[in-house]
Amino acid sequence: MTVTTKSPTASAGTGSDLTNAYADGGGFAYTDKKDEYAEYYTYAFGLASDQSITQVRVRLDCYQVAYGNDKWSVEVSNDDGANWGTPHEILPNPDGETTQWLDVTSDFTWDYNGVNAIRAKVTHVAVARAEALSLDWIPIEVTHETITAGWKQIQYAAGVEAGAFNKVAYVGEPPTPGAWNKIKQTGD
Ligand SMILES: [Ca+2]
Repeated sequence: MTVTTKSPTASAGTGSDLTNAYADGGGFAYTDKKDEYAEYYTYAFGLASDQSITQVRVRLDCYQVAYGNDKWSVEVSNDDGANWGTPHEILPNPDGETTQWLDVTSDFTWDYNGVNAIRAKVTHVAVARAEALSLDWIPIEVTHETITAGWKQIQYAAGVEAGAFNKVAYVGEPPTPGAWNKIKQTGD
């Protein structure tokens, strides 16, 4: 298993000072209006095709004003923003900056392509009146492993098998990418 953490290097949105969330320390990005959002991308993981994805987590170092109870709705994309996963709400700590981890492993059936095209988006959810939500850093952490020789990673068609990738052994010629192949399943 390898754990790789990358920071965004590009952003867009309606929040303020978005580039301040590229690095730990050095200022904050913030949103202070309902529905303001900040989208972060170009994490540039550059994973190779032999990498199987075990876990994907977004880290948010954030806080809000002391009396606030606003939230961020956090979504991730695995295709450079064309589609977004399940919205997750987090409550930035009103008593100072803390690190919050958001596990988005179940949002998609991740593969190396999805990680290489990952984006994260935070949208301001105002509970009463909109308060300032501050974001120091929004890196993404991916746990991955190299698919060993003789093992191939396949994705079952939707409706056939819920869940993540399955390890299968093949007999004879290696599977043809993009086609249905006869396989022999040997375990989980
Ligand atoms: Ca920062």
